[in-house]
Amino acid sequence: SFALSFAVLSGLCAPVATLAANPIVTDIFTADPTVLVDGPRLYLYTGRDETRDGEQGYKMHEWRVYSTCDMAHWQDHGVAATYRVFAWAKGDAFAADVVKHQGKYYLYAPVKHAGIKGMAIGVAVADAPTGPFTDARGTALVTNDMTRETPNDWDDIDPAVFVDDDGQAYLYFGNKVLKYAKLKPNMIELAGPIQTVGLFNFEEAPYLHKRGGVYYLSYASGLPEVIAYATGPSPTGPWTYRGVIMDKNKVTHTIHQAFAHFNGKSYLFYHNEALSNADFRRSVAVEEFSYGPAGEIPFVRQTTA
Ligand code: FUB
Repeated sequence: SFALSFAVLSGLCAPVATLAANPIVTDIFTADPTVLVDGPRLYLYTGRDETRDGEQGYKMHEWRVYSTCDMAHWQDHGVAATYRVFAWAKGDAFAADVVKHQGKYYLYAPVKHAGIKGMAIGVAVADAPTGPFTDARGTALVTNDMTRETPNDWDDIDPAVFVDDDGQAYLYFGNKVLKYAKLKPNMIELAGPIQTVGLFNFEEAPYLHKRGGVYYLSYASGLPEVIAYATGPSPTGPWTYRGVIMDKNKVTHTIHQAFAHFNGKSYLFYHNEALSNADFRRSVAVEEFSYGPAGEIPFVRQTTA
């Protein structure tokens, strides 16, 4: 029947009214969500916290990938990539971003560089959203010695890539200082100099999305971190600060957001300590929200069910 073939073609996915319970993943600890809507499915990429109970500091080696067609049932696709994809890296699979461009999937990821002091940003490419991802350059895209304004080992983390409607891609990243650069059409080379942006109380985790001609730049602000955002008329600003949209976590000092519009609804992904009550054992969660009449993002409360 038509209904059955439609159901088969759409992966037997009827939109449901309720979200799955938070946190989304309960068998491992996940952090630093980023999302990609690709056809009928939403792909969620996360880091993985492997710090043991009672230990301090990050132990992160890989990025995981999950997908859904209804925001209620999630499929676990396993490991999208590990830091070992980058032969020049020696660890620390921090917060990554994945974008689709001209049929290919690009994973931008901060990792500890084996030969240059500090964190660096690599880019890996795949033919499918679930990978396998392979190093697209063989070298880092951004390293500490290209960007150092402070003697900070982790000022080149948290890449976020935004491709505008005209096809121009922008890479945002940074800790304490937000930086950005244009990318070449090949997505794996910088197209110009690295610029810095003055942004109120910027800590890390920049994320760019566009809605109705407005550019939204959200980020982790302060420490412990809250989620704040600014808006602008272009991917490079000028940025107007719009306030805090999610409160700090109870235990973990980080929070890390991603936005999606999927099946007609708006979602904010983030992480907290709901499964562990520990700083470095985080879990990714999601909330549905509605934009205000002037396009503003409301304050969003975390839920556990
Ligand atoms: O997960 C490691 C780091 O902590 C990320 O890169 C930051 O955004 C913060 O979540």
